[in-house]
Formats: sequence, C-alpha cells, structure tokens
Amino acid sequence: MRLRKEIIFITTNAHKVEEIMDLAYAEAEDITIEQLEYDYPERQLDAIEEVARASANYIMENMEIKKPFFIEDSGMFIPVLNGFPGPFSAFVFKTIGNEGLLKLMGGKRGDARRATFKTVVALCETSEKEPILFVGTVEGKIANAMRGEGGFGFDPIFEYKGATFAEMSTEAKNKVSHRGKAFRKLLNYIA
Ligand code: ITT
Repeated sequence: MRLRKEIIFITTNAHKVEEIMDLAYAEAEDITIEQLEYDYPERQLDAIEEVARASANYIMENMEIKKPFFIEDSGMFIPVLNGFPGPFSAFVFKTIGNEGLLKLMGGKRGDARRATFKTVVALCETSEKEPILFVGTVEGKIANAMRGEGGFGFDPIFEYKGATFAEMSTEAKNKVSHRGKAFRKLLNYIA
C-alpha cells in the first residue's frame, strides 16, 4: 500500500485552492492538499520569485507548521507596459481592475496586446531547508473586452488561443495555465 502524502497550501484565495485541488484530484491520487487560510504579509519586491521566497521564509520563521507546506505568488506581465502589473497584480486588480487595464491597453493592436501569466510556487519541506521554487508561465493576449463567467481575477481579459481563461473550465485552464504548470512541477518533485 502506498502512503498518502499530505501537503498544506497556505493562501486566502479560494479560487487558487479550487484549481489546485482539481488538478491534484485528477493527476496525483496519492497526494492530499489541505488549505490553511492565513493572510501572511506580502513584501512588495520587484520579482514574484522574491515575493514567494520572502513569504515562505516569513511563514517558516513565524509559524509552527508541522507538515510540508507551499504558498504561491502569481502575476500578469504585459510587455508593452514594461511588465506592468507584474508583482503589483493584486494591488492593480483591487484598484483599477480589469476595466482599468483594458483602458491602459486602448489602441494597442496585434503583438502589442501580448501578456504573460506567471506563478511561482514555494515549497517548504522542513524548517532547516530553504524553500524550493517551481515556476510556470503561459503566453496569451489581452482581449478587447471582458468575456466569460468562470475563473477569477484577470481571467476575463486574458485570452489563450481565442478563448479567455474565464470562458474555459477549471480543467481546461489547468491544462495550460501558469498555475497548472508550476503545480505539476511541484507534483513531479514530490513523486
Ligand atoms: P494569496 O493569499 O495566495 O497571496 P492573492 O489573491 O493575494 O492570494 P496573488 O498575490 O498571487 O494572490 O495574486 C495577484 C493577483 O493576480 C490576484 O489578486 C488575482 O487577481 C490575479 N491572479 C492570480 N492568479 C490568477 C489567475 O490564475 N487568473 C486570473 N488572475 C489571477
């Protein structure tokens, strides 16, 4: 009999949990993911790799978590806006939101609408070890208008091969998304 591995996902974002549980259920039958809803302070740094690493170290230093855990930090990067909103994605989503981003992209055509989503997962196995990072990215473009009812955050304006992420099922998004790719790397590492 194979032992089930338990791993804790620390986040306040229920949508991320839904996507990751869905993927683990479909692709990793001997791994159980548990959510710990904890709003750790997120440092404002220039790269999301550094944000994820700093958050993981903060949790290791300030909380006593007996099982392996991971956190993740994600962002959307628009080259024509010099990578904005990138590490400021959460703040930008809360302030100007999708409508504001669509306005900023007004008049941009073709290649100028390119965008990349990126997720950095930071895994902490024991308090003696540095966090291990797993990165996933997906290339798409900013749609001309919001479309779709699913997903969360920037999903209604992020278009991948003709459909926005908000128009895709969780399963279809997971197959190609930044989060799906980063999390699959974590699963391969654990396996
Ligand atoms: P944590 O508790 O895990 O930090 P959060 O909601 O603060 O949750 P992030 O800082 O990683 O998450 O995310 C930055 C923003 O990017 C977030 O507010 C979302 O609006 C957006 N975002 C992240 N992943 C996304 C995805 O898969 N699709 C659309 N938008 C996403």
